[in-house]
Amino acid sequence: MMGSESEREAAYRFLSNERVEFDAVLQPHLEQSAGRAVASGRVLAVHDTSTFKLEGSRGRELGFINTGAKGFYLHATIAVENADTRRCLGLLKATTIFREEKSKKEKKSRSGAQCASLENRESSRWWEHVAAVQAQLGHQCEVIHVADSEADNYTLLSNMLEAGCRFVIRMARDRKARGPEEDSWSRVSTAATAVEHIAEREVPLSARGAHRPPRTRKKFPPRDARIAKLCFAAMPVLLKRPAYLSDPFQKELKINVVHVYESDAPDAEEAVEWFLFTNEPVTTGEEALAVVDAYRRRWVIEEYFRAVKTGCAYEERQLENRHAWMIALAITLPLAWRLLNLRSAARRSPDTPANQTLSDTELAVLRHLRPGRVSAAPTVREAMLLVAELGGHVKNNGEPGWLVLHRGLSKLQTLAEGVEMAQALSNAGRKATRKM
Ligand SMILES: [Mn+2]
Repeated sequence: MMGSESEREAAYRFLSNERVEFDAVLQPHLEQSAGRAVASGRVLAVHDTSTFKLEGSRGRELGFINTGAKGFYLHATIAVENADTRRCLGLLKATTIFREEKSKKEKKSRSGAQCASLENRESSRWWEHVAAVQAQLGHQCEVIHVADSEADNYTLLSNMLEAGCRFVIRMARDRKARGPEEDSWSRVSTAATAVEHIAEREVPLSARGAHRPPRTRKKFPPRDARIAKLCFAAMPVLLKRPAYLSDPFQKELKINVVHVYESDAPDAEEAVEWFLFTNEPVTTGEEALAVVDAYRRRWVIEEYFRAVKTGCAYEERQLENRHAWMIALAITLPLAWRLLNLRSAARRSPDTPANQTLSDTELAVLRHLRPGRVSAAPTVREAMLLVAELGGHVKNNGEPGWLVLHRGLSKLQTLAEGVEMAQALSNAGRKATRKM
């Protein structure tokens, strides 16, 4: 990528320089993301953890992921516009987690205390991110925290309710619960199925292939594409405190549940069913659908991780020590955000002006490189296709993939930096001449 041997050497030196810090490299992007969130006014703080497998690395001190391979975990929070645009506004917080030991086989039976400490440890990263984002943005814009079932954790739910954080989180396992009018405990699913649905919607489901790792396949079995008729029911429930937790955690949490289910799934297919925990109001069909929409927009973080891994090929790097991997990550994360935006804006809202995604200099460079091909007010789709072309995309090969976009955007960015540098140099030169 670096073009010459000396530049490559300089890049490695930069990545290994102990005086360069992960947080310091990332900070400007985090600040700008927060600024964009405030300007947008209504955002989702989407939290998730992703695994980075670093097979190419000979380095030590990297930690292990659950398969025993070398790697680490990234817990990330991004801001996503809470609207149909689903625009990703950037990264708000990133924490890397290194497991120093290969995980031993999980014991099937844990004592209550072990469960509690495990629950605490696993939940702390979620809560740290929620609390930090809430403190930073909570007073300046509307924030709803969104996470998948990994975050279904009594401690976290309890903390968020107490702190008044708004949230939508998918239920992991059917928790002990009861309706507010009932005396005896049953399960969330039992309480939920007793309620009539208040909204319906037809939703296209995409096909899912069988080529997935066994664990994922068990959770998400392969399916054909179909139009699913989904029903939405909602109700308040009381969640029972798990046996392994004690005071100061409340004995029960009052929380709203939105139950999404497919009313007439084909026999051969597994019916769609979700339970979402939220403290958003859910008395009307519209409110229940708003909660579901917030959850569906969570998908943007999966696309973001894909931009880091497939788009920027982060895992393919050949780095030796943990520090270098971290600095490379701090550089990659903002780049991945730009890549994701270019790609998804071009797909979702192709007619938005290109200058929302590319800088004026970058557009000027494109204009120079492709004379007559850039219109007076280029759309993001137009610009994306030209960037892909710079990356070597062949028109007849369908929609550009991550790789050509990454190549094109890197090239464009470097050229634009060169133009800006040349301008700065010629300005400085002119000043110097005047002095003489
Ligand atoms: Mn997840």
